[in-house]
Amino acid sequence: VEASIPEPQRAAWTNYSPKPFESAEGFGKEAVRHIETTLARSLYNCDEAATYAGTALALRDRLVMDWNKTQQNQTFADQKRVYYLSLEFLMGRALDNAMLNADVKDMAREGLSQLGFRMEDIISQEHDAALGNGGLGRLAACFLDSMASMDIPAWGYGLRYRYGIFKQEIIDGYQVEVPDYWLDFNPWEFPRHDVSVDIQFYGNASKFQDETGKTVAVWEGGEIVNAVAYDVPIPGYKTATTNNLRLWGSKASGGEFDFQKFNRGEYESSVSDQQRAETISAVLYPNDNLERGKELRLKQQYFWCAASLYDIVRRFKKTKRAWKDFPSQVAIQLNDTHPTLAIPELQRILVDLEGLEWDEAWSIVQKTFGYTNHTVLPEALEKWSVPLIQHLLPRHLQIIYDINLNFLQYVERNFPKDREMLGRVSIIEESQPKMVRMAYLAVIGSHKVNGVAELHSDLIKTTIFKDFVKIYGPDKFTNVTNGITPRRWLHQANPRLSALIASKLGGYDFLKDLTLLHKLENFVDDKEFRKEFAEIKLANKERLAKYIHETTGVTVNPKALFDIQVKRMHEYKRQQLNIFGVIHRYLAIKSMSPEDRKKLAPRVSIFGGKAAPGYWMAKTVIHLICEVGRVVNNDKDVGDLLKVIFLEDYNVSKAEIICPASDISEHISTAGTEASGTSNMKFVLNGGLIIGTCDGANIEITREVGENNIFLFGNLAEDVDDLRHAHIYQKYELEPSLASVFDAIKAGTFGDAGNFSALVNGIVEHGDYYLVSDDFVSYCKTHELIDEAYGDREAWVTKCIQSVARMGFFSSDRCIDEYAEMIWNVEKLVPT
Ligand code: NBG
Repeated sequence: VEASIPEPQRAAWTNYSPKPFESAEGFGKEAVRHIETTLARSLYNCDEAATYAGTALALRDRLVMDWNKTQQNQTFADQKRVYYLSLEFLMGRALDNAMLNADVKDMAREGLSQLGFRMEDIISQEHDAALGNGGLGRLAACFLDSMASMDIPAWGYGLRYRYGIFKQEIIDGYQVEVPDYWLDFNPWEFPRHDVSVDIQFYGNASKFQDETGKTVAVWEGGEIVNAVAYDVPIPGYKTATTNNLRLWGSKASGGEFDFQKFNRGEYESSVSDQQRAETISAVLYPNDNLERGKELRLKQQYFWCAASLYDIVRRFKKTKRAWKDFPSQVAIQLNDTHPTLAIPELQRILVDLEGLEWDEAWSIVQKTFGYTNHTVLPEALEKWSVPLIQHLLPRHLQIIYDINLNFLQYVERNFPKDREMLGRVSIIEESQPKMVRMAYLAVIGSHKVNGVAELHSDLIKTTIFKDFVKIYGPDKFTNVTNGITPRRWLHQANPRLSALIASKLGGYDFLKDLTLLHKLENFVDDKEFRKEFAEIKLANKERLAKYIHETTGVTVNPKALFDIQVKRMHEYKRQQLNIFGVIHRYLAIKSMSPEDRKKLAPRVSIFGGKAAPGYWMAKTVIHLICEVGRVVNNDKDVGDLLKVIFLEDYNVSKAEIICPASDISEHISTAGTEASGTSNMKFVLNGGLIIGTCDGANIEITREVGENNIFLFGNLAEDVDDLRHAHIYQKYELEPSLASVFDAIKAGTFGDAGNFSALVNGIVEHGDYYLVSDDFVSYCKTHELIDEAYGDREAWVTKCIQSVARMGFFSSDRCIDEYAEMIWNVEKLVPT
């Protein structure tokens, strides 16, 4: 690679290169310089927002130096890179993370205090980057942190939504959605106006024979939208490696077209083209585990895939290698099926634009892609209608049909006796209209397919991809159990626990090798350690209690058992089971003798999570929780024995306060429905125990922490089908305990019973699809066991410490190691 500065001037360049600050004073100077010059503010009008901006910019300067160097090294090293394609990156705040990863937080704290500000106040000025819905988007963010921390040369590719996930307000006990305009001031992104790509939509695809007789495909006409790159630096922990997250924003292409219209006096339409183009990256779709086939969503997917592939291919072409080397330079991971169009798009680039033969191109494509499946829920599996793809991407539809034809011919040759298999595995579903099954296309176009927890990876092999296991053999399918980054979810969210652990393990190495936590077992009986551990939990609960008071006005007792369920609102996640259990508890307390009341551990039941705006049943559950809270929290007779809280607008930065403050957290999905779950890991890593079903990663958490340290209940995945069947074909007697909960609801104890009739009827009359009634009794029994266990506080602390010590497996670093080894075949690039 040619340097743009000639040799004789390079010494001067190096000399003039800025040096990162090395002291509190150095940091303070940089922050003030930015406040006064970049922001044009002064001593006399500097508030916390401006101080946040100055702090972020000072930190950013430092990050950018490492970022430039990392990118340069990666170019020089010319080795394989990972490209992680995800429609969602739920990053949360960046400042705290950047300071901790660069190991300068204490320095900056001291500098800020010299200027008269408190670090915590400054950090909380930052707006969350909320470009995701839930677990899938947060997993992508944890993976970026791990890849940078482990010196893996990797890029994330996503969309730069102008509006992230909506902000949730609770008004009169109902969810109200407010737009999340987050780009007002975002120091963490760098617009790259020079990195832009024109993306084509609509038009016509045709084939003709060239002079040599070869069939060539052309895609002409239609509409062009321009993709502009916005780059976000991703710093690794205690390494100079700073990877890149490239987010694409859309704008009208060219300007000429507009200009002509403008000159013709068509002012309005010249602007409306611009607006139409910008719509593509305007909003994040707010559905978690649900797909709704909207044209704009398909446009987003293609826009982002095409821009990313253009970028990746351009980078590869600069190396002047042969195309056959592409898969040894490029690994592309598909985060769910959302980026599946990248498969036909790469095939199109290779065949139509680069002139490769179909088979040679297809072998490159298959070696390049890996596909991660994140759900088996049928309503979440993406299918796009053939007419829609025909209209929007005519050439891609031809390519998809050709991929399918080749694939089905292969299947026919290998399974001549199973004629029905062809219909079952075809990418095209023969429905009205025909549909393209994106998951099948993703499986066929990838060399590895993985699920995200052991049970889930087994389930995809025996259910949705069963035939594909026969076709390709079992080795194409593998498991990578999810993980979380211990930097954000322990060190940043729970600095006192992190420091306590470091004091016992002799430093912070465990943040880079989480399995070192096992050494904590040596301190289970250490009195001082236990005391400190319990004190930290209490302090974290006090912090949350304060937050609850500030945001809801309800006073909760920090010594009560904090029972938390925070995640997207979804019937399969069964917040309804939880709130029915709370009502059951309330009724029990009301009828308890004073002696029994004295024996009962006070509880705070805490809920949080957004419902998709169109998900009426999920909104009903939120309303029920709020109504139960209104009644219970105002019932003087119950007092501290029970409080019910719904925390508004659950997001990443709130999770950082909530996760360290649980005694028990709830992961109670119907068995076989939650692919993995990742908040389960966050809560246990922070010294809380779990009540959970045998689902997703709960099963592996149990294996690691031991059966005595987790509260499992409920039916198993293998029994779910039969139970559902029984609900439909047999008369069902409701358990008396659940019946009395429903009676209380119907009697109007929690406001207008009509509000909740669909929720109750779904269980009583319409088949109880999520098996709430089947698990209710064992759920309540298990909560009684929890009360009992919490009564023996010493034994409880032992459980918590042992659990933390055994959570090493759930670091996202371990996931990235597995992906790197089994799927990507990529090497580290350690900065020199
Ligand atoms: C979600 C699953 C979670 C899982 C995350 C990350 C989708 C489609 N799936 O259980 O519901 O933890 O993915 O893998 O959002």
